[in-house]
Amino acid sequence: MDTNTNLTRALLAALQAHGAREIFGLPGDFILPFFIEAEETGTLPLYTLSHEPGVGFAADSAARYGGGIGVAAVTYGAGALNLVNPVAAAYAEKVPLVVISGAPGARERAGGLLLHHQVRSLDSQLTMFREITCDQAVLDDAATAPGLIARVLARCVRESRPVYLELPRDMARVPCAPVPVLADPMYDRAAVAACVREVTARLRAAARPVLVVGIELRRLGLEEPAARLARQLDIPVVTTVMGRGLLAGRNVPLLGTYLGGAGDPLVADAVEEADALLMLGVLPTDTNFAVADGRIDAAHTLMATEGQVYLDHHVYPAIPLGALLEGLLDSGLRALAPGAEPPGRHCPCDLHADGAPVWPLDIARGINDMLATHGRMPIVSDMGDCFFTALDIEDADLLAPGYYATMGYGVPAGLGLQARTGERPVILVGDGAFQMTGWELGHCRRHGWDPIVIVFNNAGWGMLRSFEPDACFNELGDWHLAAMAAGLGGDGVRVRTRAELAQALQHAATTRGRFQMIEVMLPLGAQSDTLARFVAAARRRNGMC
Ligand code: TPP
Repeated sequence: MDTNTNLTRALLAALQAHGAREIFGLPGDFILPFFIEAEETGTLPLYTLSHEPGVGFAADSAARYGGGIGVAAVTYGAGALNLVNPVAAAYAEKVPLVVISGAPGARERAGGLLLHHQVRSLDSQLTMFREITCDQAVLDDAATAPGLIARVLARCVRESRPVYLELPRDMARVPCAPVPVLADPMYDRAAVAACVREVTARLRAAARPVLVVGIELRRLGLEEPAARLARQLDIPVVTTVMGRGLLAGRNVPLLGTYLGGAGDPLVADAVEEADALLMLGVLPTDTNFAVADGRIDAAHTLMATEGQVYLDHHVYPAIPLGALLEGLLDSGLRALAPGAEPPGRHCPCDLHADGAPVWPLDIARGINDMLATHGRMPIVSDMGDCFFTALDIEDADLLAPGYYATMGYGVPAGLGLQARTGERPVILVGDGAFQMTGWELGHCRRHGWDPIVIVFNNAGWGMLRSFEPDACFNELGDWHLAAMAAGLGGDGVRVRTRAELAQALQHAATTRGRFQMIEVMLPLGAQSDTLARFVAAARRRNGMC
């Protein structure tokens, strides 16, 4: 055994070998030895934030956007339990995130006292994380730790879901062997071949095939073969809401994003009238499909998701998406809908720089103009009308909790993205969501991040106002957020008119080195058309009108 290697060092090396590029964290006494080792070795850069939800969302977005895995390191109890919502979001939306939690050591566990941060039993935390992670291990034995870490990290990568590692504080520096990297499990090639035959036969027989792409392609690193398949089949491509931005710029016939009756009618018609809908890596969620209101015929769908392929009334289990793609590429199937030019797509642009008040669509126009002038920037959105407005921004990469729909994602996710890639994000966030995690912007100065942050300030929980216009409980008042930017180390400006917005965007795009916050004051009742249609459809579905 390499005597220089202790358990934390072995774990850090294993994280790196499985695709981690940094650690986001917030220390506490139970995880201090891990932090000290991480800082001393410098194996992975360590970024601390102010509150564990921010830590979790930043680690999520680093993996979501940058690939590999995200790492969130926190203390036991009060720290780890603050991570529950971000980890649940990562589970629901299939993000490979490693939670490393400190924990009491063996002597403390046996001491007979209730320990600080303990809930009911010392294993209450492990029990809770079992529900929201796909694998877990407690590293309380140096002999078994390398094997356990290898298993847990392999599942994190393979299933693209969060995992949980608990590190008792007395174990952090015990000598430990290196962690192996496990090979992918075998799959049945004959089963994949049979599945490919059936899928290709169905596609060949179709007159109006459409390819729908979803987030698993990004999570599993399969965008390139999926784009090759789209080009080979010459088939119109639609993204789901969650998959917005997939295959952008890869020379495929992209129609747009499917949002049923709430979105582009051309895209809705193509999907709903298709006689073969090949869905690759699409999660069958309500935000992706409830908007269809039953207009998608299940008999026409060929659905590859979660390692299974669903056709008609049968399922091929254990078909890895990568193997299916390879089989389809090698099948000889090509040119299914040659010459079927996708209708020209147009994103709203040309913001009128006049004295009129700003509506959400103006923000989309202004951002599209900015991207056209200053080049591509990734878009990160929180939940709220900013998310629906983001769907009007050109097919840039969009990072958002589009299905789990948690608030508080936008700002820390933008920071995680910039930490991982160095790219400067545009962050869209409502005033309500900003009040949850926006303060993490205060870390930009220390870490050298300079996102552009656009706050949709309607002085309330606007999306909820759409459902309950007469309720008083959705009012938040005016917090003057832009005025707080300077104290946080950035620049803030409040805008009310389209001319002011245009000028602020131009200034933000050309000012580097400090975060740039534009607080857009929206008039009461201003909302995006997409949100209005989405709410109307949801009300109909839920019998609310
Ligand atoms: N708490 C969390 C963590 N996530 C949620 N999605 C909700 C509560 C419920 N919720 C959904 S949208 C919303 C709330 C409270 C209001 C969002 O307000 P804001 O961020 O200001 O955006 P707006 O709706 O005004 O565009």
